[in-house]
Amino acid sequence: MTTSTPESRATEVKARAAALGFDACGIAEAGPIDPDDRLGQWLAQGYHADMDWMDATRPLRQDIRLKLPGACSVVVLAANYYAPRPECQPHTGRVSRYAWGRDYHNALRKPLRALAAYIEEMGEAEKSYCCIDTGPVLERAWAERASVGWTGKNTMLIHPEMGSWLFLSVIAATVELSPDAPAIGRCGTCTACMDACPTGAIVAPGVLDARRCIAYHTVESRGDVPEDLAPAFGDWLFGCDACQEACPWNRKAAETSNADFRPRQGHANPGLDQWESMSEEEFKERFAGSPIRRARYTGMRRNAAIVKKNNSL
Ligand code: B12
Ligand code: SF4
Ligand code: SF4
Repeated sequence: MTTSTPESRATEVKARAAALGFDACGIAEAGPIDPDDRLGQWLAQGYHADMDWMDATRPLRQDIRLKLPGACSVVVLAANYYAPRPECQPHTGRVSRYAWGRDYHNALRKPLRALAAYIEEMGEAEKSYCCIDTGPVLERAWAERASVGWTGKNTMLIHPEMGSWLFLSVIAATVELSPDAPAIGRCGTCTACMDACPTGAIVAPGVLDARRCIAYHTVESRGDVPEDLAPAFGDWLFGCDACQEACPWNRKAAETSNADFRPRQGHANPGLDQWESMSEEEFKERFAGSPIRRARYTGMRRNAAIVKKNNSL
């Protein structure tokens, strides 16, 4: 006869998550995650730009039980990727910190699956569903409900000790686990992130208009950058961290213990002069296994041309 309880299982899951290298783990009860339809309001305003997949998967994003029927628990994991920026050389652009090392989807897949298997083994015929970024799951909303941290005015999930330099991942499971209490917002009267955003993309506290966001234009978008926005990109070559660098909760961020997330040579501040002569094959080789591949060859050449113009090079 098993003596395990939802409380004891939750404790065991958290211990295993730590042993697998995750820096934080929280648990929530599965169910509708967006009762006020914030995602619907965001989509209705067109803030998702051309990321139509956000709209197409809306019902799934708002209720994870549609993805895993019978799910009763949602385990949220956070992995710290903070590393100090290597010294900048002249004629370089800046890459967002999350993309300096190995692609996090690949780096976290194995430990996430191992934790899911561990959870499934807690009962008979138990099932789970894992997601890192690409699944139809509102990861930050789950992280807030599972007490991993709160969603700041910059929309980032902020952990009270680690700050917001975190990758999130989620496991939904049919196993009953004792939930944590939802986190409480701690931004107070601060507006540093909104003031620091170079393009005014944070249109209200907790509301980001991707059509104005440098991260969207330099990573996700395949189109041209609107002429009125490009000068505000400054030297951001891939992604943007301005709204996180401004956040006081990131001042004491500790360095990641995961070697996968340390900066690869030349990936934090790539030179600007190399892009015109670089072939597509060279690009694929140099950035193999890096999140930078997401922007594709043509996207990086587009971004480099903007940064060069901004620096009058
Ligand atoms: C689409 C997307 C983007 C888009 C849109 C960003 C956005 N704010 O929505 C773009 C391309 C711009 C983007 C950029 C970045 N992203 Co992104 N992105 C996503 C993705 C795939 C979906 C996010 C989503 O659902 N957006 C829709 C809105 C409605 O959701 P939300 O902002 O999360 O809103 C919730 C909370 O803010 C909260 N909330 C509280 N108050 C309010 C008020 C209102 C009115 C609303 C609408 C919401 C709200 O409730 C909302 C949901 O219920 C997630 C992965 C995932 N599956 O969740 C990663 C994710 C959010 N991204 C991530 C990262 C790292 C980034 C970048 C830092 C990368 C970079 N530097 O270039 C930037 C940061 C920009 C920023 N300030 O958010 C991480 C964030 C980790 C963290 N600590 O929060 C995630 C979780 C990926 C991961 N698995 O780690 N991203
Ligand atoms: S990532 Fe950059 S452009 Fe996007 S909201 Fe943050 S500061 Fe603004
Ligand atoms: S900068 Fe200030 S308002 Fe913005 S997320 Fe951080 S604490 Fe919140």
